[in-house]
Amino acid sequence: MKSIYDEIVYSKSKGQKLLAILIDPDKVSMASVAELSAAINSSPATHVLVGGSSFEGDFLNVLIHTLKKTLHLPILLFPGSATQISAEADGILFLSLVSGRNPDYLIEQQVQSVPLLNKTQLEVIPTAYILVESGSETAVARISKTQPLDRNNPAYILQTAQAGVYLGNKLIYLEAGSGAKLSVPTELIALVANNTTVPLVVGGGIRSAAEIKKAFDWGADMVVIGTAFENDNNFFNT
Ligand code: 1GP
Repeated sequence: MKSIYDEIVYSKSKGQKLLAILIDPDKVSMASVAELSAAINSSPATHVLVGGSSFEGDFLNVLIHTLKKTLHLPILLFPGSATQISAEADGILFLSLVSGRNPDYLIEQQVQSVPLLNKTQLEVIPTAYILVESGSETAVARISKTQPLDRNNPAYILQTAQAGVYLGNKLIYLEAGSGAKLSVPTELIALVANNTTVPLVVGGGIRSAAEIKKAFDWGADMVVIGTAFENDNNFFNT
């Protein structure tokens, strides 16, 4: 069986675009999980990400365990900290916030996560996580205490992405931040997509089918939708 990452690379090689729905455990109640799972199953999503900036606790295990009973898609952890790890998921985006200069999110949280991670069978996908300035302060910037990269300096953002790849990361995630005012500029998506070879994930502030298509057309291999789906579980059907 192919790993989740190999499937992502395969899809990229075939030009098949991927769509991930982000679930923030802070915003889900157990009473709504069945409905949520049904909405995801009837959407065009190919992956589910679970994580948030501030979430902590055992609820993560229960949530993912319950989701997996009915959800037919791979579930990847998208952790905001070393404690957001659950053996119930299929894999983890092992994020390094390479746009920031806070050692806590570059390496410390990662080191702290290893004892928990080693108790699981999770597929680990090393990911260069790059926060791009998006019009106002986002939760990622606030919690990580890092500055996003200047959206008007694409050369530096590309340099950062390439450094992330040279460090061994197997995915690049260009992030505007959840609920961002402005999503990642299309020219930036194209610049990074055309000058790197690893799969490119783009998310933050994408609120319509047209914007999803635009991100794909300009080179994103996977688009992540959080807030728009959170606000309306019928988002993909309208
Ligand atoms: C956040 O990129 C994701 O990490 C999704 O952002 O909530 O704005 O869709 P939104």
